[in-house]
Amino acid sequence: MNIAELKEEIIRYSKTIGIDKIGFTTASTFDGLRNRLMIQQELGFQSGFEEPDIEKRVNPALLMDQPMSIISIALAYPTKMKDRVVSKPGERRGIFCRASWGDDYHLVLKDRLSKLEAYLEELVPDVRFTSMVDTGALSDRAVAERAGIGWSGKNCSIFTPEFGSYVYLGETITNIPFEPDEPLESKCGTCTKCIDACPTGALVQGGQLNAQRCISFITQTKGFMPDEFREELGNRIYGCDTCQTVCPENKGKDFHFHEEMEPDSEIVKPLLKPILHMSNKEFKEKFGRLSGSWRGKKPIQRNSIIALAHFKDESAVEDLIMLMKKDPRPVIRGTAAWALGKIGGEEAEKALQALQASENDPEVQQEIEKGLKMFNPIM
Ligand code: B12
Ligand code: SF4
Ligand code: SF4
Repeated sequence: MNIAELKEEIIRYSKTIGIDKIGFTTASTFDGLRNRLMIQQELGFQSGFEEPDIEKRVNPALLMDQPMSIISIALAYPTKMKDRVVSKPGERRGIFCRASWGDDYHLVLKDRLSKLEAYLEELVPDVRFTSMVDTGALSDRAVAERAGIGWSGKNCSIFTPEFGSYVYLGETITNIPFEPDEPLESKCGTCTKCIDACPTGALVQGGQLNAQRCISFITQTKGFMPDEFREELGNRIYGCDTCQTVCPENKGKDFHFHEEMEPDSEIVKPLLKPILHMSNKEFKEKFGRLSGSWRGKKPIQRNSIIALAHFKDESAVEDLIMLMKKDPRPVIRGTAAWALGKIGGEEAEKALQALQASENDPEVQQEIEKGLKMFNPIM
């Protein structure tokens, strides 16, 4: 089998193992990306979740000896739930972004990549490879763009013509010199819908994100959330889909190819109040399979408190007072204090006044003051 036939065979095989799109590119350095990453770093626009060594991010030869190509894969994920939750009046729910529906996508894509690796080994005994999904050094988007999987949108996402931007990406560096595929043209044109819809102005301009302002990032931090973002969070408890859902190129895109990716609506759109009192074990049992649980229980609980404040859910006042009295974590006590101010009412005000006297943590004290100010804005 020559290399062109091998490529055709890999493409054919990929379809039989649940890979929705596959593309090939060279293993040469990503020179444009290097510059881009340096600018992002200088501006302080990175999230801190990326590989810090820029050279590793742009040079596949630092990740594998004598690489010749990169195989990029994309798997489409659903955007609509088959089993919608029926909420009773007054029951408030949070939402996980679509990229956190179903089983953790890292596991699903790694499964597909390891099948691909095994097949490559069968066909080419001296093949070498290194695979990665999200947590690897390479930019999955830059690889996918160069491999013709999709074009890069002003919201930063890679858009496949077939499935829109609702695809996960992963790749395998190999020592086989496959013929590269051609990149695709962007379809954004003069549209700016995603930039205009971003609630925090995180998309500074087309294709440039200040990750520090992106709600997706902010839902994944562990400390106190800055006030300006609390107002914009809504009921998002993990991630943000706004710049994808407003995009005309994503209209009607909803694919259900992978059983593992089907969401359980009770899990990805969960009731908020029960989250506040969950033990670590209960959290793991309910949310442990989602990619959105990777930062642990605290950010999800903090975001749930902010979501209850967003709904001004008076039925949560007692739960929030309990957290203020008993929770050992200052971020949770302080966020609960702020939420009590937002929700308002006599009981909330009295509890804040009483706890002001007994609270020792200076940051929580500040949040109590903020909460009390909401009852008397000229204080
Ligand atoms: C750090 C990170 C984040 C950060 C920062 C995101 C960002 N836009 O940089 C935060 C936490 C905010 C985040 C959020 C999300 N993420 Co994220 N994230 C990553 C991660 C780990 C690294 C991304 C990175 O390096 N960014 C730095 C920027 C500068 O580079 P880049 O976007 O990778 O590459 C593009 C730019 O460099 C651009 N570029 C290069 N040069 C130049 C020059 C000019 C002038 C311009 C305009 C552009 C440009 O071209 C490249 C290709 O498009 C990747 C996984 C990985 N290892 O790559 C996942 C990844 C990008 N995330 C992903 C997803 C799904 C999301 C969310 C949709 C999740 C959600 N619903 O909340 C949001 C989307 C937010 C957004 N608008 O981008 C997917 C994207 C899939 C897709 N179809 O595009 C990835 C690829 C994970 C995966 N393996 O599937 N993420
Ligand atoms: S994910 Fe949300 S906050 Fe981040 S850029 Fe998109 S719309 Fe803005
Ligand atoms: S909303 Fe418009 S500008 Fe943004 S990615 Fe989609 S087509 Fe491009």
